[in-house]
Amino acid sequence: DSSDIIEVKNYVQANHKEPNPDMFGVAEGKNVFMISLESIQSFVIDNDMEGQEITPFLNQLKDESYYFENFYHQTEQGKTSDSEFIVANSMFGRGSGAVFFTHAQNNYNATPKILGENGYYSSVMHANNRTFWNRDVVYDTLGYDHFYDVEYYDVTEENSVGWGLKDKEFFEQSIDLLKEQPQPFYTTFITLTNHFPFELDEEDKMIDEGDYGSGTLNRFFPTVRYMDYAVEEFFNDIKEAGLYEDSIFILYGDHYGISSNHNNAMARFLEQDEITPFDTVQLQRVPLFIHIPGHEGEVIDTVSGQVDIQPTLMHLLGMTTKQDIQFGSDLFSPDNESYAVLRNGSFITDDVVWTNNTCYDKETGEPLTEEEQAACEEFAPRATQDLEFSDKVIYGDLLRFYEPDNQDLVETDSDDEE
Ligand code: GP9
Ligand code: MN
Repeated sequence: DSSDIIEVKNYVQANHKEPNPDMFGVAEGKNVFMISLESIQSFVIDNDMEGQEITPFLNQLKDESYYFENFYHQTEQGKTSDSEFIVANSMFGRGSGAVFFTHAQNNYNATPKILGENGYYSSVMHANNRTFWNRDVVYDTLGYDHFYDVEYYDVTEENSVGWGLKDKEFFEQSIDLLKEQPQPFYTTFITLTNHFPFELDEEDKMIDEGDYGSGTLNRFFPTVRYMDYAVEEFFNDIKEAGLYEDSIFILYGDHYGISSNHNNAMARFLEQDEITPFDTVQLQRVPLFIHIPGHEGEVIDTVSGQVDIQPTLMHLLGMTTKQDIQFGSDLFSPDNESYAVLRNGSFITDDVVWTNNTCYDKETGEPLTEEEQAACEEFAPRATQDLEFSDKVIYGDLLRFYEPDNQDLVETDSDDEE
């Protein structure tokens, strides 16, 4: 009932991190490009496959962005839809099933809704059927103004592969739709070509397939390379359309592409004997780039997760989050903690990885002794509570009871002025 939301509110507000004054509002009023990179994992960044660079564009973008090298996806069975949910709400998806199906019409305080109240136009561009993942229903709930689904794209046999429209065509056609949108806009672009089973036409293969004993992993390399190229072309087109300077860009991996069914092949590629449970957690890292024109950026090694995107973005746009029910924190906050919990309860800090009922030393990847396990015990209750409270909010649709406590807002504001 409504008292539950107070308990959750007290919990999240106790963990709230004040923004970094140097970063707060740096992107105020700018267009926001949210680019969802299908199935990419961090191990491909700055890496090569038999001497062939896998992501040359993203590697270059990394040098001109805030790049988070220890950023984890937090999705489960809801895959892309889970990532969309987490990124927009700073809450977790479900432990099983997909929140996009089970709680599609809850009250949420999602980024598109908040930005809509602040003069933004919000949309999603994705060349798939609008009902896939129940998106048509959920996008309304989250407050998106418009969903440019497959109907808005010219899709032919020629320009399609695998799941549908090729990424390069998708971005090209999206530019025309973008130009028609009111500004500032908040638009999410969902790529598709780098999706299992990683099919690609010969003419689009810019690097070879691998040879690691798994067709899935082997094909992954050229499709990632293709997505990298498509994003590069998109950036060129954005600049040509005059949309670059007044925008910020958040590019993130939605979830893993290579499941643990391919551990043998993955071990061969990574030149390891095996993939341990520790390695499996570390393979859940996906890239996060925050690209702000005019900012040099830097590589940030803080442990973080998809729940951190909403508060981080809001602070960049100059909006406070103190009153919001969010399970993540601003990654630029001086008080931000190095921590991420995965949906299965595994968690990661600077020093340890907890998974499979074992506390691993982050440095060596070896299990810690029983006495040393205290390093994990410190964060264990936090990890459990994050997931439980998030579930509680979703299962009880608790945000319908939530009223921001304006008193606090006023106090914070007047403090700032003194
Ligand atoms: C489908 C695309 C891929 O529209 O988002 O979905 P996934 O299978 O990765 O969840
Ligand atoms: Mn996906």
